[in-house]
Amino acid sequence: MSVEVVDSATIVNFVEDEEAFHVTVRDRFICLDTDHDGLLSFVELLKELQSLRVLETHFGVDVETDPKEQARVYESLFDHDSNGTVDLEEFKSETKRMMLAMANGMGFLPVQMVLEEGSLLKIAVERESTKLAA
Ligand SMILES: [Ca+2]
Ligand SMILES: [Ca+2]
Repeated sequence: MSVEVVDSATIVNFVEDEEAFHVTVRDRFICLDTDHDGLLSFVELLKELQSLRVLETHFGVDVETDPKEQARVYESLFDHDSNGTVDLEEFKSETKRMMLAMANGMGFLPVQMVLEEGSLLKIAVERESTKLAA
């Protein structure tokens, strides 16, 4: 965990770089898919939802975390075709939508966030600072 300053441009640049975004999301997917069946079950996705919750709490929106509520979030957000699992395409498109929504919510002011190592936002921030250094 580390505290980073994130602004909406960092997130938007990251999401809009199709190739980099795809590779990063795919790596994240593979990392979450602990039984390697190419799909994310609710239990596997829980880790990602919990890391997102860190952010939501940071925005002052405390989200109920009982497993039923999380299962509902999982189903309604990620599982677009309602077949009970999340594939890479579903994961990627929903991750993109959530990150853009987050960027939207920030407006123009940078926000301090607690980011987990390996989380998508952390990678976005690292990428942006590498670009600035170059
Ligand atoms: Ca799996
Ligand atoms: Ca599905």
